Amino acid sequence: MPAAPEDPKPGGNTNRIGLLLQDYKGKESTLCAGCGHDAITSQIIRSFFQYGVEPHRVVKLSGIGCSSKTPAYFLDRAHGFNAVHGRMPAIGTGAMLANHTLIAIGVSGDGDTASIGMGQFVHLLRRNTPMIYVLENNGVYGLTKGQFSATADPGSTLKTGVINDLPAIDCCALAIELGCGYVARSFAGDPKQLVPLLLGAIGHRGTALLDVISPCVTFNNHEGSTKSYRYAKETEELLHTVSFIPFYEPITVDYDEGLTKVVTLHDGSHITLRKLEREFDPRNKIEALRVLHESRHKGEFLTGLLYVDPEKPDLTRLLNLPDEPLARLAPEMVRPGRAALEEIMEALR
Ligand SMILES: Cc1ncc(C[n+]2csc(CCOP(=O)(O)OP(=O)(O)O)c2C)c(N)n1
Ligand code: SF4
Ligand SMILES: [Mg+2]
Repeated sequence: MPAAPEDPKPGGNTNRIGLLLQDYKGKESTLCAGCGHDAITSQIIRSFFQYGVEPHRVVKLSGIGCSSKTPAYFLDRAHGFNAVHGRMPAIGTGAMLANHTLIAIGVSGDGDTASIGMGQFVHLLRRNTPMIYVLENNGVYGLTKGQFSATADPGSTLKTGVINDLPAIDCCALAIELGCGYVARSFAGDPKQLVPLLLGAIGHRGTALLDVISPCVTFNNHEGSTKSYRYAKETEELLHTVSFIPFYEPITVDYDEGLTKVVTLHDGSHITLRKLEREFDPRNKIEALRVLHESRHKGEFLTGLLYVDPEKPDLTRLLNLPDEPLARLAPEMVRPGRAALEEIMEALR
């Protein structure tokens, strides 16, 4: 089985474009010690390093929340925009329409995404806007002191003993239903799985949703929470083991077709999924929705690549944008003069 690209050895190895791991870092985190969001930040840094992305080709986006603070903690040399609460998708869509050669990574929370930002989130998904969307899901509004969010499971309790009696919104099921072409669920405490899923998201063209359970150690890590480290560790069920082979490395190993599924991504990279307990094909939408429903009823925390469709055209292709990004076109090409406008008006008469 081929492994994901390697981390640097002690002493500081460079990646394929000659950068060190530290070139992908950001500012010092100000989050609580042990917060799941910091663990995700480390894996984002590692993934962009391993893939060999040029930091200046990345745009980092977020809304409001502890999770939305994290783009400050990775890729210091990338572009960045911290939007208002729940409005990151609109900003990301605008950035990608202006320059579709960038790689967009948006980080949001379950509050930012599944409540105030829900309207924006669903339209991002149905448009298939090219963006890696990392949903740091802790079941609470961490920044405003731990109220239940819309992804909290019914029956789970707050530290105060308050019981959640509302149903949870499953953002992965929603994304699959709305046609998102890369949908994965993972855990902040499982870097072995999270890194190849992030690498695959970098190689995908379209919206890539990663719903990552990310425990809030201050407000939602107690007995009775279904988003705690302990609960996630005890109930995690892996759909498969995930490996990533970047486009610049050939697949040299023979696969046993019965055991391993290989998915070719937009950029020529491959994701390999090695079967564990159950038969599962992530290219089958109905099957993906079925396993999600089933696992919810069983109280399992199902992780892995739930659904993938690398062929689905993204928003910039649907809009038939020119190869040259709009942001770089000469003003006379993007701002038609009075004569051109008059000609259009005449045609409409
Ligand atoms: C318009 C608006 N409404 C409410 C708030 C208050 N507020 C700030 S962050 C937040 C929720 C954050 O929760 P989540 O997105 O889950 O992030 P976490 O802190 O848990 O990572 C809320 C309600 C705000 N900043 N702006
Ligand atoms: S309050 Fe919770 S989500 Fe926010 S930084 Fe602390 S542990 Fe993380
Ligand atoms: Mg939250």
